[in-house]
Amino acid sequence: MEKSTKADRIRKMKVPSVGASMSDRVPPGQVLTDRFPILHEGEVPEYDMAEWTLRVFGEVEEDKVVTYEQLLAMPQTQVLCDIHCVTRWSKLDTAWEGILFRDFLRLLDIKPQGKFVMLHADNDYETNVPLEDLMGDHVLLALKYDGKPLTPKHGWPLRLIVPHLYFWKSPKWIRGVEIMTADREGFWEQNGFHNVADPFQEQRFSGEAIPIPEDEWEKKEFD
Ligand SMILES: Nc1nc2c(c(=O)[nH]1)N[C@H]1C(S)=C(S)[C@@H](COP(=O)(O)O)O[C@H]1N2
Ligand SMILES: [Mo]
Repeated sequence: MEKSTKADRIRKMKVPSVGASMSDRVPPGQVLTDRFPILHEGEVPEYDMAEWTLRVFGEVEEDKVVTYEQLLAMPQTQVLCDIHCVTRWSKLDTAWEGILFRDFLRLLDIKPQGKFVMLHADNDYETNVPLEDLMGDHVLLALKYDGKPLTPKHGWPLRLIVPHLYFWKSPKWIRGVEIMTADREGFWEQNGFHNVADPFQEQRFSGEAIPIPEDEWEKKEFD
């Protein structure tokens, strides 16, 4: 019997098309929502902030361990951006505040061969992004959403926002930044999703797909 995969089901879904006027904002095959769906693997982690750290390691001259207080003391930037999940929801004008990733990188001495980044998050979540993709104006180590500290379900205390890629590349509960010489696949990238993940190119899938219903997000929690 042929197995119906998440990839197949998402491919076959009927998708209401957004007006042409919105096509520069809303990638093909996406549905707008005002809600903020909550999607992740595993439990929402709990932290003792006295113990919490963000580790930077790999192709850097010196490893770094950054505390939450140090992050709060860094220059804060506000970013207004649209977010796009591969399960077909998009949300416009989301407002984040935190440290621009390229400002954060100034703390580091990245070796010339460091070209790719693995983002390590709880619980055992990983996602990979080329270093160059993290240098843009909208890539933020976010501490706040909508003027308030992130909620635990949306990634408190720290989340990376990479809005120009599908939202699985925006890890909640980020704990580590690993600079790498060569690319390596993260969790979803190893499980059937595209390595690059540009929503405007509809780079959703690679090979293997995952059995999760296509209307997953509508049935999940949201706020
Ligand atoms: N640590 C962690 N980050 C994660 C995930 C996860 O499972 N664990 N899921 C990703 C996926 S698939 C999506 S769509 C978004 C959902 O973020 P939200 O719950 O704030 O909407 O988080 C991303 N970041
Ligand atoms: Mo997702």
